[in-house]
Amino acid sequence: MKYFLVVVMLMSAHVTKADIYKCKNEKGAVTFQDSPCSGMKSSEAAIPTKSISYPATSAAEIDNINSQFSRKRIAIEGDAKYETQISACLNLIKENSKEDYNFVVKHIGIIKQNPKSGMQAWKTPPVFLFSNKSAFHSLTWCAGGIAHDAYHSYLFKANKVEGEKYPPYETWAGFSAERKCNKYQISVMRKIGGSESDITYLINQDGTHGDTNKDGKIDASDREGVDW
Ligand SMILES: [Ca+2]
Repeated sequence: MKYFLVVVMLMSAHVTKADIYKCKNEKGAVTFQDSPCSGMKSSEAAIPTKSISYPATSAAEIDNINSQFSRKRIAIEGDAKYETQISACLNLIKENSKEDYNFVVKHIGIIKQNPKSGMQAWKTPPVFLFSNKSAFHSLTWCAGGIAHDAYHSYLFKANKVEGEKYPPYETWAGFSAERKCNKYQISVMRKIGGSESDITYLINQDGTHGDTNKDGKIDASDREGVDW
C-alpha cells in the first residue's frame, strides 16, 4: 500500500507571487501571461494570485483556450477557474516547446485539482494531483510543475520491471529521481520564460524537498508536511 500514498512534490512557498493577465492577440484569441498585456495597467490583472478568486471566465473563453491544445490527450478535472489556469499553463509549454509539450501529454493523462500535489504514475492514465497553491502561483511555475511531475511519470515507466507492478521506489520518486525531475523542470522553465528567482531556487535544490519530516527518506509519512 505504501506506494499508493507515496507522492512526489513541487516547491512553491518560497517564491514571489505574480499576477496573471488575460490578453487578446491581433486575431482576437485569448492568451494568459505573467506580465501585463501591451497597453494594459498592472492593476488590470485577470488573476491576482494573492487571492485565488478572480472574475468568472465565460464558457466561450474556456472553449477558446481549450481549443489551443489537445484536450483529447490531457483531461483537466477541477472547477472552471482551475481548468482555465491549467489550460493556460499547458498552452504556454505548447507554444514555446512542442517537444516538451508532447512529453508532458505522453506522461500525464489527467491533471486533477487537489489540496496537495502528487503524481499517481501507476494509474492508467497517469494522474497528476496538482494543488491550487502551485497551479495559481504563476503561469511559468505552474507549467514547470507539470513538467516536473511528467518526468516522475516518465521515470516510473522507464524503470518498471517485467512482472512487477511498481519500479524500485528510488528510481522514480527518491532523491536522485527528484534531482532529475528538477533538472527537467529547469530546462522547461528556461524555455517558457520562468523567472530567474524560480530557476535559481530550483538549481539550489538537492532533491530532498519531499522529505518534509527530514528523516532521510520520502514516504507516506511526509504527506502531512506537504503544503503545495
Ligand atoms: Ca521523510
